Amino acid sequence: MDRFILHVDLDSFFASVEKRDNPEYKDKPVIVGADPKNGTGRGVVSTCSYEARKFGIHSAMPISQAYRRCPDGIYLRPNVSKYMEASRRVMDILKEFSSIFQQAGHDEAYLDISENCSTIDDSVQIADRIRDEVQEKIGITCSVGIAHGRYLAKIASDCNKPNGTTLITPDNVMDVIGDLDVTKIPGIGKKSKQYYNEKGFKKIRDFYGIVKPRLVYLLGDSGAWIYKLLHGLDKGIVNERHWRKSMSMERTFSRDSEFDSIVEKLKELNRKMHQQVEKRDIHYKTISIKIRFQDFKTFTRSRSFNHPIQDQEKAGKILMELVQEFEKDKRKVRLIGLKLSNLEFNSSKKQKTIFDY
Ligand code: TTP
Ligand code: MG
Repeated sequence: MDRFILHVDLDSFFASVEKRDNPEYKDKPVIVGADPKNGTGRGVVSTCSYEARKFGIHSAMPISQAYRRCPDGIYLRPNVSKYMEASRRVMDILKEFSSIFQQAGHDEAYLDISENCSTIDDSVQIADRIRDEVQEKIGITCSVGIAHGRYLAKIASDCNKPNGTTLITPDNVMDVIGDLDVTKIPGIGKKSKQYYNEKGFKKIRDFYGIVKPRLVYLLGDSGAWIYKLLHGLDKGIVNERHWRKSMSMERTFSRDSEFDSIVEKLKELNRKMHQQVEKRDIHYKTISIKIRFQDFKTFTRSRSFNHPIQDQEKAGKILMELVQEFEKDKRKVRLIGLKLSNLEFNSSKKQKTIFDY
């Protein structure tokens, strides 16, 4: 294999942290989520331990239903800050295995280890070492998928949960994932399942053995995408640090708009942008707005901080200050944009190190 990509995913993440901190829960069904209130509670299951999954409980199930299935389970409210701390520490461990690293959520990440291994055996050893180290240092388990493409690696990490390593190679791919349902392909959900089923694709194996032009003929762009994904021909891991210098969002108004609706739109962009930066742990030093009037005259305004920040409220205030000078303007607005630049990735790690010193 010329490329080795790992996908690491923590097992029953929130529930595993709770088990780690409460040894008396060992081997017990642990359900993290809303309060079941003896079966009358509202809300849903965030996640549950593998023991609880034997009762048919799963993420997003109404908590009352979970309670009916397993009234003797251990029901806990989420302690998110504790989980985030565990997540940060896990990611720090993973980054030591390769500088080509991409965090994909709080409990999953991709690593390109092609530089550090020359054989398939090497890659399995690295995957197993990662599992051991996470268990030893953080006290929870994870599962690892190895493949020649990132999407295949993601499918693989789900094949031997919990605490398993799964290897996909061009030679074994059909044996390992051929019988899986099409919804195991990242991006194909329950809604699009029917579409693919009607076209004759029920299992992953149905996509193999079909030449790319035929897949494109049958499925359009998604055929090309599935072909690449299942043959490990994706771009691999794009190290955000290397290619992103800024993040921006813009909205064009269908009819040229008044000042009030611009302010509302800017608040919405700010909210959306912060969902993204929080998810990816990105900090920024510079905030900018762009405003285009109905005569196409376009202006930008920026403000910078000395230190990188990640603060929706603060950013919101600055945006309002920046946009203020245009309030008097009589022209209507055609486009509004928000940009964050001078980005710093995974900066919580750095801050912690400085703090530790
Ligand atoms: P997942 O990785 O989807 O699930 P998991 O880690 O609990 O279990 P698995 O062993 O199958 O990977 O999600 C990670 C965490 O995200 C999970 O522990 C809790 C949270 N989460 C929710 O709060 N609600 C949800 O609907 C899902 C899917 C996850
Ligand atoms: Mg997980």
